[in-house]
Amino acid sequence: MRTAILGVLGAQGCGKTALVRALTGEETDRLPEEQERGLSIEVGFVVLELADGSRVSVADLPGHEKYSRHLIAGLAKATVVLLVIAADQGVMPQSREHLAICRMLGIRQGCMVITGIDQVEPELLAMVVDETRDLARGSFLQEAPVFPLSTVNGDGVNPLRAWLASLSLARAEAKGAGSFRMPVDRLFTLPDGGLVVTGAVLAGQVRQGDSLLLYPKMLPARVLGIQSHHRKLEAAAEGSRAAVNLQGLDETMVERGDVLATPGCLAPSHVLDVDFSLLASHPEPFRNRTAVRVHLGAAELAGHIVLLATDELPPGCRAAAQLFLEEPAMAWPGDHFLVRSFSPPLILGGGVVYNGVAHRRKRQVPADIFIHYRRGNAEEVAVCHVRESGFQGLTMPGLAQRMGISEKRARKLLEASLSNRQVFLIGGGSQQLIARDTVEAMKKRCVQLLASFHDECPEREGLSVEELRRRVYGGMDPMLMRLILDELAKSGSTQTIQEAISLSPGRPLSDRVHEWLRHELTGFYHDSALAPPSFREVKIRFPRQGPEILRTLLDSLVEAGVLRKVSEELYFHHEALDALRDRLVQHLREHGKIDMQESKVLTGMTRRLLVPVLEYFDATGVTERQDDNTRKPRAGRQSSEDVRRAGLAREDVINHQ
Ligand SMILES: Nc1nc2c(ncn2[C@@H]2O[C@H](COP(=O)(O)OP(=O)(O)OP(=O)(O)O)[C@@H](O)[C@H]2O)c(=O)[nH]1
Ligand SMILES: [Mg+2]
Repeated sequence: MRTAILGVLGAQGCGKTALVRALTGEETDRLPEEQERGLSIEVGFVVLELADGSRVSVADLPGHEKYSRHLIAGLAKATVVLLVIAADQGVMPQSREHLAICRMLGIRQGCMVITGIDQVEPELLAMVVDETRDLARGSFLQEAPVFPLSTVNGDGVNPLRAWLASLSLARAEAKGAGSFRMPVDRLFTLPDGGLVVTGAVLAGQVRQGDSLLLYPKMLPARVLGIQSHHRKLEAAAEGSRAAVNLQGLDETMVERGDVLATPGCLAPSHVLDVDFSLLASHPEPFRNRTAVRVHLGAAELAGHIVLLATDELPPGCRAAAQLFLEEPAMAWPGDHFLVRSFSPPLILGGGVVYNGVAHRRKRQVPADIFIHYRRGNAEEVAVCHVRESGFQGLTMPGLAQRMGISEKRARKLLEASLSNRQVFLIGGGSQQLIARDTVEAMKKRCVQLLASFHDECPEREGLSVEELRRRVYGGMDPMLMRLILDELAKSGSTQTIQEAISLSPGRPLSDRVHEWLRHELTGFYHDSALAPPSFREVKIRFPRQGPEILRTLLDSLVEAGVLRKVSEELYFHHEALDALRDRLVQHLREHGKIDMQESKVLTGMTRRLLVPVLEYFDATGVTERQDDNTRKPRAGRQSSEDVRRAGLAREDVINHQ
């Protein structure tokens, strides 16, 4: 059975404790100091049994502003409130502040109670009732009833009781699914030495025997027993108050504000993404980076608020912001927080946590995720979280933590994005979620890295997968690198040659690589003299450059007179070919002609090379082929200068074909 929490709040001394006593018969001011001073210090929790048989946890909240921390902690998970106003005081500034606190904490149901009607004349009471209705105008209490009553003679108490019973507050079965979270608002040691912590169950449920973790101290504890208002329970679920008897901890290890939770569901963080609202009643705008006290769960933390898109927030307005806290907080999306100034300790505003594990954001840059946070678009928020995790990626449990949901739900939210490849789930054991945008950025980085690598080390074919992975991002999962390389290869950006990754041919060469390649080709042809490589072999020797670039370069070397082009497949270094030509010319001078066999002996070349070389000499005017396949010198074209020119002329023809 779910036990709803009912908060009773109002200005100091307005009669809250007396009202709770009248409703429940229980005394909540139990501390000697409270009884001595006649005011409440701690939150008094008692149970109210209603006519329908349901049990409601009543939180009698202290009115003194010095104890507003207790008031805020006591309102955690309250679903309904009684706003109490004393008939002889009327509406007080604190009444307004308390109403604003309820609004900030997301409370949506309640009524107003006017106490002490036995003390005032009917005319005054009528005025206070009007004043009370005015106060409620525009708030969640606008349509709520007002119950004038006396706790002294009991007049008017029953209608309030009947109204509470009509709300069926505790009827709904608790969901209790998902991780358990309970901020500790009180702790004590039992006579037998056992530790008991109490609080409102914010989410999930706690069962006897559960293994839990105390955050942020990360201390493990086991649940020995659970009680709610002196009743022993098997389990306590979201929305109820629980007293949990723990094994493994003692009073010195726990503080108010710590959170008892399912291991792994929280990640303490100093930075939170939030939606922050400034009270409309605040006299001046809220300035960026103002130091504040933040009430979150049962904790009160010092910190400051960074307004992300503005320098000042006018009263009554809300803004995307980040909370920077001096101590780590343990918050989930949807948790409400309140903000107080340091001195005077006034409530400034509050809001809702969007992400309890945020990273520092740049100001003035509108982050997409805030738009989706505000719209409550969980799928988009999930994708944004993955996107924001960048190269590092996010695990499914990490995403679940950020969103305050189960891993199963996180997986479901990403289903569509995973199937249309906007998000990838990579790796073996601890799988990482990586966004498409990140993969694209990594691909771009790979291309840039390869381009500069080729530039720096033109003699190397490329980088190994491992070298490239480390250069892009050392922590990158090798399987992500695989995916990136597959995509790059598919789009034709890169190629793999003998396990070296390089950029695909066809990109314009940088001056440096161009120079290097010219030098390499020249040396290659020079060294191979009369046994030059075929163009096919050159392509194999320089596989990264691609045929077009190699052809252009070879032809430019021909143009410069460094190489001679004998055929499409054959180029020679000019020194080797010119020397050969001179020897041939000499032979022809001496013998008048030369046949194939003699050419072979003279040149030492194979027939495969010799035939195109002789044809080249025919075409460049050195020789003339006879019908019997012998060659004679070509008349009048025998000076080496002439031949060179003729050679060039023929090469021009070839080049321009
Ligand atoms: N005559 C009369 N006195 C009342 C009534 N309700 C409360 N009182 C008196 O008002 C005084 C304050 O009452 P409390 O119940 O302690 O007030 P409180 O709101 O709990 O005070 P804090 O917890 O300190 O904020 C007490 O002396 C009560 O007896 C009422 O209906 N009639
Ligand atoms: Mg009181």
